[in-house]
Amino acid sequence: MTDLTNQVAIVTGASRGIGRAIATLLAVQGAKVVCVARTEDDLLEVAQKTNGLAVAADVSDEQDAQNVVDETLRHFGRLDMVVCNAGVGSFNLLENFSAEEWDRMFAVNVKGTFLLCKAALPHLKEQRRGHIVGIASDVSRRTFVHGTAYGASKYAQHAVLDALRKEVRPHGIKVSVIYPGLVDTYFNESKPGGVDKEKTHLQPLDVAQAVRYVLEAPPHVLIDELTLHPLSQEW
Ligand code: NJP
Repeated sequence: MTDLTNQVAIVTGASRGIGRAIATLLAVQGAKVVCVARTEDDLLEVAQKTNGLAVAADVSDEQDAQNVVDETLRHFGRLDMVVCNAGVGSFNLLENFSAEEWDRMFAVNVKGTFLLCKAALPHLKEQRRGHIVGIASDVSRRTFVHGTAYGASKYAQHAVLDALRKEVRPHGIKVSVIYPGLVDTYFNESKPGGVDKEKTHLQPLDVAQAVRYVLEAPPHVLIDELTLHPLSQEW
């Protein structure tokens, strides 16, 4: 088993939802967490609760992504794990999507994953060790009505991470991808909680436990993929 104590993890989208649960759980396991999102006030609260570092950043901005890695190394002097979780989505018929909304989903979900991995890789390669975890989606591998833009961005994020796994394995770096079904978060302007959500949705902690599971695998074991759903969700 890999002991997470004192390992340093960047978690994007850590201000709420799944990312917040991941940051909190990794901190409970003894990891030092770098919490990343755009909204500074929310981030500071999570960083305080996890005794971690808050770095406000837009993951779709190349300079911001580089700054997240630089600040991590400056503050903690090491980087072991990168969790690419930040993501956005909205759902509509194709003809009702604006080009801006299409671009926004690709900028955060695909380019954001690419930029943070690109910024972290020189360091991970040099130490010949590291673990990148992507939070993709069950819709990274199936299509649905109203899901052209979000689904396409999640297929693309899956492709980036799947190909990256093949690129970096020879350098001792692991890439794992989590494919969740419905999760009860603030995603797409939802409000967590409410009638029967605990039956129809996963909780953010369920996804965080999956992330913990792949990160704690023994050094010689790579869990490539993990898919999880609420029992009630047909997919
Ligand atoms: O969403 P939400 P989730 N740069 O809205 C941050 C995937 N997923 O936890 O920047 C940096 O509660 C945002 O903070 P802020 C989904 O695709 C979900 O559900 O301040 N950070 C917040 O912390 C996504 O990849 C479901 O607005 C940015 C966080 O991201 C991941 O799970 C199902 C940012 C979003 O928190 C987490 O989503 C599924 C940016 N440009 C996959 N833009 C589901 N919920 O049902 C946003 O299959 N953030």
